[in-house]
Amino acid sequence: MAAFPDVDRIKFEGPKSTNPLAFRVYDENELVEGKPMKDHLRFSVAYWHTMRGTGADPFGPGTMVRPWEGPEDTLDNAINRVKVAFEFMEKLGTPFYCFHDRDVAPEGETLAETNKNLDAVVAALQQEQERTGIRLLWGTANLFSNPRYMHGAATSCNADSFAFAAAQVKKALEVTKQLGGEGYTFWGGREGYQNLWNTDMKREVDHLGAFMHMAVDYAKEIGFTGQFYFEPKPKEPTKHQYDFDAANCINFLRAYGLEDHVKLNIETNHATLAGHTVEHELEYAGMQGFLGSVDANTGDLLLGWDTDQFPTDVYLSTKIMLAFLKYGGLAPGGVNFDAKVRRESFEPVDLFHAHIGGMDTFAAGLKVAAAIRADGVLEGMVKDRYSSWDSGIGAEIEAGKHGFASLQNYMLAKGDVTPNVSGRQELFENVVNRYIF
Ligand code: XLS
Ligand code: NI
Ligand code: NI
Repeated sequence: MAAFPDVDRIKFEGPKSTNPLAFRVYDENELVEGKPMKDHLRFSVAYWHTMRGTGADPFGPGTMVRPWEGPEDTLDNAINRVKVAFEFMEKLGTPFYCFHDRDVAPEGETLAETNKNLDAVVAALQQEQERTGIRLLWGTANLFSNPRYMHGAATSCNADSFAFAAAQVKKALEVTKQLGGEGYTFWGGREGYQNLWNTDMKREVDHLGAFMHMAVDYAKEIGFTGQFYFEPKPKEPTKHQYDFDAANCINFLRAYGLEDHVKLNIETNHATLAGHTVEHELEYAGMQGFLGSVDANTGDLLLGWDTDQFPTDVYLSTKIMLAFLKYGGLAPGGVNFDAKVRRESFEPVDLFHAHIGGMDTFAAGLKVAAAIRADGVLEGMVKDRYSSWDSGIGAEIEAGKHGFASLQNYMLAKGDVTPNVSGRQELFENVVNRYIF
């Protein structure tokens, strides 16, 4: 029986459509910069939120009405849920999904039983992937929910927690490979600390470096060639996460010799929690060659936590798509909706509204970004702003022809700097708006 009997395949109906179950902008085959939108955006559904989100918050239990869920988290239920997930994605038309090991299959009494459960669900996932052509963007392991990880996983003071996490990631890599996953993500989870009095920070971070090397080595051993990602997040659940932001993660990867193996998966709401914007994080990762994938969501600036709302702001999606177009596109990454419907939006159909809105917002952002690039006006204005570096002393400095002494001589002879010109921030902002309204 269909889980969403009242919803057909979501179609593109164009900007005039008022059908809540249609795309107004996302036309998967429309060419942008010579490539279908579908291949630019590589949309992905996050299994953990969409299939497992209950709506629970610290103040009360879940609210979601999900008729396909049984009263218990059984293996049968998990296998049946796979069919629901694929019906949802097929109707929505998203080419990818992402999951944590523990979202798709229940934990057993022992590690062996847990792995057996996972294998059974993975067989169902594989079957549905083959039936629909929907693929796995990335897999990951949940190293934060089980109480054994209360002190962290790779950074735990308890060596056995590290060992258990290693066993878990080993298995997660195997199933990710089995499902043809195009990537594997490390999000820190509880890798961080609350209080330095009881923490040996150096030892913990060294362990995290060693753990990621083990993952890279094991991937090589089993022939998993997908892209590894590290996902920055500054807080939640710990006060000091070791994967604070893009700059911090890149420093960690370089310090531990992981820079050739791991890129970043940037999440909008995590960027804002770090006191950055997502465009800052993307540009920082991009300029250093670490731009990987994006967890598309948005926070609420009036609430200080990871609210994981669906993105609806075209300025935001424009900035994200500009960064990706600039640095060569999203593949093998994608636009993964690491976002959840609000606790008050409890009906199954709300899952469609949420994703349709997100997909249209990103399709619009892609079109605006492509228009900005096609015109070249903005790029030209930035280039102009730096024109003092294109000839004369600027070009000589960039070519490495100067040091402090020669620059002192230059300035002594010249007297003072060529007058500054306006930064024209407001004009730049207005120019961007030309492509939006
Ligand atoms: C949590 C993270 C998580 C990762 C995957 O805040 O965003 O969902 O994307 O573990
Ligand atoms: Ni995320
Ligand atoms: Ni998050």
